[in-house]
Amino acid sequence: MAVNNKWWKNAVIYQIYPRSFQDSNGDGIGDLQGIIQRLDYLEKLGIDAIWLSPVCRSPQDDNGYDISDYQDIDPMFGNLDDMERLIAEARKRNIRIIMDLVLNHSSDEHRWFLEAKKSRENPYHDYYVWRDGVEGTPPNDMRASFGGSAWEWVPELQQYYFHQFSVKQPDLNWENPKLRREIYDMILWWMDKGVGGFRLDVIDQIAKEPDLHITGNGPRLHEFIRELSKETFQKGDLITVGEAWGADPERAKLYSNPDGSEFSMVFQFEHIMLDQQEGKEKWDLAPLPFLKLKEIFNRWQCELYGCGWNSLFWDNHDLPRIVSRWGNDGKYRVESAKMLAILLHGMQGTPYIYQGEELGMTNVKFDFEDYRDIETVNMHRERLEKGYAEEEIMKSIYAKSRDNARTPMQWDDTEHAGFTEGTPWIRLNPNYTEINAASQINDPDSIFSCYRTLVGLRKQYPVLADGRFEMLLADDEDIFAYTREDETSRLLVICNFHDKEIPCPLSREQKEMKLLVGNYKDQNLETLRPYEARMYISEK
Ligand code: TEU
Ligand code: CA
Repeated sequence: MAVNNKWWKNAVIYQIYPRSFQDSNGDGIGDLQGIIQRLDYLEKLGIDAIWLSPVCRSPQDDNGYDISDYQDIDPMFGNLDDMERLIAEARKRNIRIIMDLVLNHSSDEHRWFLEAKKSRENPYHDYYVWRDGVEGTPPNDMRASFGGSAWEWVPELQQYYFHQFSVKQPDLNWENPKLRREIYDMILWWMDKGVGGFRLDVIDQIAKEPDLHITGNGPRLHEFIRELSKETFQKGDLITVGEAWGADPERAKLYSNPDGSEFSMVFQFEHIMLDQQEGKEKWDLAPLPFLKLKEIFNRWQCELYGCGWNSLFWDNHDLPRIVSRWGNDGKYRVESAKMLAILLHGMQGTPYIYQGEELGMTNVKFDFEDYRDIETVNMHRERLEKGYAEEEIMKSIYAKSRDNARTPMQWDDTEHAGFTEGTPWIRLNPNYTEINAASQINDPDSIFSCYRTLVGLRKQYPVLADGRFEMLLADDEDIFAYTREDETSRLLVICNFHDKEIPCPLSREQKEMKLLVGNYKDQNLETLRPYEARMYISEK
């Protein structure tokens, strides 16, 4: 079955967290002009589109995920002209720009919310989620993601408003058709500017029902999404990806239905939530279960085949660095970073590379004062109040803080890694003197070159887009291996997930397939060395 009818089925997307990518004016914060300066680097990597984390006007309570004007650029990042220039400069290099739409909530400084707070009769009041009440007695005990109650008291109105994230991120009321229409018009306006697609922040939470304690997967969710898609995305040739922490394969088939009624695909997080204790928070650490990881990928690859589409990712701006998580960020950093890349980029779906992943950037261990993320800072305070030991809290922060992903991009080994000439808004990872782009772009054995090869292979071999997935050695405790097969070719990926040498279980026939990419220079057919990975192909 040919699934190549949509451009994004052969695409690789690169995520940029603008404040940490490249500063162009010395204020220590990355910006749009900085991204323009680095487009040649991205062209060299070969990616097809950039997903930009939010750059709209925002008080930056949650680094831009709190938008106060959806139709303007935050002065910290530049202005609308810069954005148009970025879209045009990227287009020259065949790179599309994907914007981040934060539609579950706005900033409390958005004009709509400022109006909404004025009176219960104000036309914008119903754009948000309000409940009458008595001060000190919130409607229920729901908690916000970044700590505290999900309800905030507004004395002038004698009402509470609902916020799933910080108090400065009031939830929008999707039940209101006028609000929905305003959102669609805003999206059409961006489409008109030549945007190539959208990533939809926590989209599975828009249909909340706070009276029923429902946050994700509310009853009207897919109805809202279909209307949104019909009124906007379906009028263009866009890539759309919804962020859906609550998605299972059944729901993902709705979200990514090939009929185009919802999105192109969703980000699901089953493979990401493995190192936390069941039913607890992400900070409550648990060992990584390898067999479970295999089972999850297998299920998603098989269940969506032919009736949905996967997104493939290890990292984003909310997650720790993958090489520090499933890989080895010490002795085998290079081998394990490439192994994780080869494993993921052989699967069916659209791969996403998060800035610095292609260099093997690692987690950090800062003193607490050097963390900037609202989620990390609030959790630290809450857990201290609850009596947790400082040492235990810091252990969770080292493993899971979102700031692991947010340290500045490591361009070279000069001061501040070439990210800024000023004082960076957040500390750099001190390992930039060793791990940086300058030392990797021209080295054929670098992690960067491995990613570049993988991006190229996806363009060259249709089996990567359309081949059927089959897991091999499902119960093996060290090896992750699978095949992909279409009418003309067969692809084989085999990875040693651990730091010890093991016998290579491939048959003679399998070893005679053509090696497309590996992470050791020479081939040793009898063993798999620490973190060794190989991708083979044969024609039928
Ligand atoms: O993240 C969704 C979300 O649920 C996060 O709070 C997630 O649980 C957490 O980051 C894991 O550590 C999206 C954005 O990606 C995130 O950056 C925003 O802070 C959040 O929505 C609110 O807009
Ligand atoms: Ca700047």
